[in-house]
Amino acid sequence: MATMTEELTETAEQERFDALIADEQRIEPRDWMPEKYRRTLIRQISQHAHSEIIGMQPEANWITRAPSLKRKSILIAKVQDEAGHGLYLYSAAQTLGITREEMTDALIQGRARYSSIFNYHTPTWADMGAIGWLVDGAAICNQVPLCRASYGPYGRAMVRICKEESFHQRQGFEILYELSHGTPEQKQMAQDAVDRWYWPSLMMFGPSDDASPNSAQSMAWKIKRFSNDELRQRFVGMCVPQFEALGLGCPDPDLRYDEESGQWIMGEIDWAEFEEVLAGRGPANAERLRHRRDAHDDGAWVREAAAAYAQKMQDRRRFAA
Ligand code: FAQ
Repeated sequence: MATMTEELTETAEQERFDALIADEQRIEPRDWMPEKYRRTLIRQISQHAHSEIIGMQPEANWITRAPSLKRKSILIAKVQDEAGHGLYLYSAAQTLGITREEMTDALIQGRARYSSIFNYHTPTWADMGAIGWLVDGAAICNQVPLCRASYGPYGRAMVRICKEESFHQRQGFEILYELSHGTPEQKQMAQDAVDRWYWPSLMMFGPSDDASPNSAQSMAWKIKRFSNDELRQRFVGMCVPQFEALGLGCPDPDLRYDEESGQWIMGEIDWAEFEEVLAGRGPANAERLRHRRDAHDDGAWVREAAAAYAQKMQDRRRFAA
């Protein structure tokens, strides 16, 4: 049981934490923080890291089949960037007292979430364009506000990630632009990819606000700055002129402009599909996890070799001292 002195200290710490948040200051790893704040950050940052790592798979699928050497090297660079994002984010989560092994175990044992979007297949080259344009586009829309997240290591990781995501979004748009201005078959392939990725990319923003249990508290702690629906709405508004520039149609037949609010109002999202994917029953859930598990097993010798080398270096320094 906490003593009275401990309780008083905790109240003072809580007050200091609240003041830092109210004053738009950053919380750093050395600072006291409420246990729920710490757990929320571990949840969100680790889910985000897992998304980047699993998110390498749908695109890696096309590295060997990219239509030119230039396209291949750009795609390799993009997939490597996603690995880097995963690593920054795992490092940010580690500052909160969880180990990389614990996070990896949770992912490969199927206990951790990662973004629903990566549970869809990529059957054509145009999917690389649709992922870059829509998926990275949605990621930027969601993540730019996270650069101001109250937890320092997360916000700082997001600054760099967002810069790279902007390049990803542009390369996806450019792939689709070339296809949509190519042969009728290429244009059709681009339209088909956009038709398949549009709705899942809207689901990336999470459940609607009235079904989002974490939003209110995360916004009060200034981890999230906008609600899921606000960001989704912003994204739809950004997509409309880009559909026009691409010469492609938006697959939402109910999309309409509302003069009064000055916003594009979208049709109903298929939340049943979202729930299915979250429950592990999306088109590629099992395959994604199996692949990640196999990659982890195949990489065991690399981890062992790295640990042995680190130990050798440490011993050498100790004996030299
Ligand atoms: N998929 O109460 P909320 C990328 C879960 S990175 C799966 O609204 P919250 C880069 C949620 O975790 C994409 N699960 O939760 C790239 C929670 O579960 P829990 C990843 C979802 O946290 C591009 C429950 O539902 N980005 O794309 C999803 O306040 C191309 C209730 O939801 C991030 O992670 C979903 N879509 O808001 C890589 C951004 N949505 O733990 C490769 C950071 C919700 O309570 C190629 N994260 N859930 O059981 C966030 O901004 C937030 O965590 C949200 C969810 C907005 C995703």
